[in-house]
Amino acid sequence: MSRNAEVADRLEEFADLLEARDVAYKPRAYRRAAENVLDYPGAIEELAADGPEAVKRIEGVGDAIAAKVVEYVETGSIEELAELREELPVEMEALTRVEGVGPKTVGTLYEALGIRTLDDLAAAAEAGEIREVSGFGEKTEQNILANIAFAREAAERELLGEGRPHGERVRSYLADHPAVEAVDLAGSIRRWKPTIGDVDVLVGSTDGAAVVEAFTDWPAADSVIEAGEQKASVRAAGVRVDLRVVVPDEFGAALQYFTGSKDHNVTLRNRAIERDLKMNEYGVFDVSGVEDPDADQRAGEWVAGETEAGMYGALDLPSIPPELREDWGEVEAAAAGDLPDPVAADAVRGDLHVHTDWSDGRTTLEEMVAGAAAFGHDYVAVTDHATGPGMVGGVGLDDDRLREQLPEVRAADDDADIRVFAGVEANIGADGSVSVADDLLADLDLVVASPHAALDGDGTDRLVTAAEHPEVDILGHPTGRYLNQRAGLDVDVERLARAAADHGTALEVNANPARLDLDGRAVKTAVEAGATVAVNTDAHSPGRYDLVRYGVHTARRGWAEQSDVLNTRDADGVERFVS
Ligand code: DGT
Ligand code: CA
Ligand code: CA
Ligand code: ZN
Repeated sequence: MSRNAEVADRLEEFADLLEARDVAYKPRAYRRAAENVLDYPGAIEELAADGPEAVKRIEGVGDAIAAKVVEYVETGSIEELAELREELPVEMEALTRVEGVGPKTVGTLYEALGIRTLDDLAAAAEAGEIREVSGFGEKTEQNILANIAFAREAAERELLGEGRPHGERVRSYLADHPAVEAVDLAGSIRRWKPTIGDVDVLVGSTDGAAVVEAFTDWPAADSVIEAGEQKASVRAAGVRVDLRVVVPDEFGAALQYFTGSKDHNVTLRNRAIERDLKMNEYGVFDVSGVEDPDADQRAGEWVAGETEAGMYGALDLPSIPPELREDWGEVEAAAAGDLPDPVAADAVRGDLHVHTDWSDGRTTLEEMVAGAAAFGHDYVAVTDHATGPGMVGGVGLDDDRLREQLPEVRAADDDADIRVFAGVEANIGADGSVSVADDLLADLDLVVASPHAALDGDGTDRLVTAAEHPEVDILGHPTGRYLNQRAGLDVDVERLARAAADHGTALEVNANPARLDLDGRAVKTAVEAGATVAVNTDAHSPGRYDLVRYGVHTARRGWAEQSDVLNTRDADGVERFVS
């Protein structure tokens, strides 16, 4: 984790603990500061080295917070935070993962019932103790019981967006080591699964001891979980990182094996057996005529193992992209020559869902447009929030404000070298209605409509209704899920996709790593049903345009090809689709 992210985490923790104690205003200030520190493009430790005045250059950071940032960078801890933790010794992160349980609830339940952990919470709910606490009722208690399993599962898995940067850092760190001949990520992180159990790293080397030593010395590693001759595990910023070292001749075999998924590998192994071959983490071996092929892992005649492509080739298959290895029919498709040509990582040409400080974005319209241009996009759609269900605290713009914004967007388009589409992110009501007047929607270039409230139960009818709205161009984050926090709407994706295709509405793959919505499975169903998808970041600051890669790899997991993705088209192509 960068120091910026670390400091931001501490400030968030401050906010949680203050909120739990019902302190007014301060929690908001800490959260705002945390976000700005996270977004700050430079290294926070360099600012801190110049003292609190320098840290105050970050927006939203005043004297008190600046002093704490300096204290943290200098000493590795913050005294006041340690005191707050001592007063409220709870597993805040785990507890607040239960939907409907915020820091304030955690504070109250600790005071009333001494609840510190998820287990405590479950036990109290089952015993009917929570409904007795003032301000809580039977409904809250049932809600907690219903959501605790989801929270438990979430506690064990990390977001891809959190793990991936660590994985990439450890990969380049190891790549620089002289004993390392080959290195790659494996496991779910290489398949770009939305959440990961751990980060798997594979190295090809003849000197396992040297590689293990370098790995356990990795500066980002907080602790060493275990270290052997050929493998080791460390923890870095709360994420487990697993290293395996194999000889370079077997690197391809190991990479194939440890990338998984398990089900994909089972299907491949069965195909190998049909061909009198044996496939494992050491290679592919011809075992025809071998009496006991299982006597030795390397029994039989060596066929492949040095490269991953060779492993697939030995089974008469083309290489299958890691994102597709979920046993969703990819082996059969590969055998039949029907593998898709998944959309390339750099194929997206513009972002069709971004926010500015007109709503809850963090920078101006001009900065968001300049950011899109600097990122290399050909176009961007400004889609600030409209008022409506789910928009609290005056975040959304009413129709008058949207009318005021329109000429500003037109002016930004005139000034910029890239195309700027005037849009909105409207809210989809529980009945499928769209929260902006039709004549205004018609005057805008592009309309994203997204569900932001009532995010449980079946959402198919509601989403189909919105997709059929003549002015709606894109359904934003269709299920409304928040990874590890909220499961979102149940959706019959096939039905939705057919309606979307019939009405020329695209379905979003929201690239925010906390969403990845639609997910890969849904994308696969959607494109098979003929729908078009749009990969958007939903960026609230220019620093977030680069999150698009999480969306593209999610689209690849869903077998989407370039022609399935709206914003791989040029600006005119997008304009034709939305008009
Ligand atoms: P995760 O970490 O839970 O997100 O999921 P994976 O897929 O990364 O699983 P992990 O880390 O347990 O193991 C990495 C890969 O190694 C996995 O995708 C397939 C392979 N693998 C691990 N254990 C087994 C096993 O018992 N049988 C088979 N066939 N493959 C395994
Ligand atoms: Ca893994
Ligand atoms: Ca692992
Ligand atoms: Zn948005």
